[in-house]
Amino acid sequence: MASIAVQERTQPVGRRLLVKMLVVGAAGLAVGPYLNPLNWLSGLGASLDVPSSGLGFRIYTVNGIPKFDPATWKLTLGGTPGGASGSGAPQALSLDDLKALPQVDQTNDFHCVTGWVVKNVVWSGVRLSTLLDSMGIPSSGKWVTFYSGDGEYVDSLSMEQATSPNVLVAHTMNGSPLPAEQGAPLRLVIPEMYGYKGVKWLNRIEIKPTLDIGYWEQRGYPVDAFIKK
Ligand SMILES: Nc1nc2c(c(=O)[nH]1)N[C@H]1C(S)=C(S)[C@@H](COP(=O)(O)O)O[C@H]1N2
Ligand SMILES: [Mo]
Repeated sequence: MASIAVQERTQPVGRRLLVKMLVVGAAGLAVGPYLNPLNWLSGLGASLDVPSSGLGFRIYTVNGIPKFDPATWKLTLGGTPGGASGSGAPQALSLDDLKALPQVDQTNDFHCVTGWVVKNVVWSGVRLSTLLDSMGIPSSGKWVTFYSGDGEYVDSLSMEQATSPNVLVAHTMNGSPLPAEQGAPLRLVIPEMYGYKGVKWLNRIEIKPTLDIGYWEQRGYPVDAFIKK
C-alpha cells in the first residue's frame, strides 16, 4: 500500500501545455510506459517516485489522506437552492444510510488525463442521481459541486452530466471497501470523464445555480473532462 501520496501536478498547466501533454500522452501510450514522455513532464511538479496501487492507479492527493471514522462519518447533501422541502436544509447520511439505498455495480476503465489507464475497475455504490432525487432538484439547480474531506479538492458537474445513470458515488472497488488512499469511504466515479473529476474522500454534495471551478481546472485543466477518443 502506498504510504506517500503526491499531487498529479504542482505546477499550473497552461492550455498549450495541456494540449501538448495530451498529444504527447497519446504518443507515449503507443510506445509503452517506459518511453512515455509524460513521466518526464510529471517530474516538473511531483516526485519521480510516484506511489501506485497494485492495480496500476497512481495515488494522488493535494492535501493528505483524511482520517475516516466509520462511526461518525457523514455525507452531507446540502445547498439546495429552494429545495423540494422549500428549505433546502442539508441532510447527512451515514455509511449505513448510504448502503440502505439501491446499490449498483459497474465495470469501467479509469483514465487519468496524464495518460495512465486502469482497465475494468468494478465500482459499487449508489447512483448520484438517486442522491440528487432525494435532495430535490429545483429549477435553479444547474450545477452540482463535490467536496473532499481533505478540505482542498473540489470539482463540479452540470446537472445534465450529474444525472447520467452511470455516475456513481462508490464505496467499494473490485469487491473491497475503498482503500484509505483511494478515497475511503466514498469517491465520485464518472466513467466518461478523466479521473480529475472523481473527487476522493467525497463528503459533501451541493446543488448550485452557478458553476464552481474545480481544483485542477483553476490550475488549467479543462472544465470539459470528457475522455477524448
Ligand atoms: N480529493 C482528491 N481527489 C482526487 C485527486 C486528488 O488529488 N484529491 N486527484 C484526482 C486525479 S487527477 C485522479 S487521476 C484520480 C486518481 O485516483 P487514485 O489516487 O485513486 O489513483 O483522483 C482524482 N481525485
Ligand atoms: Mo488525473
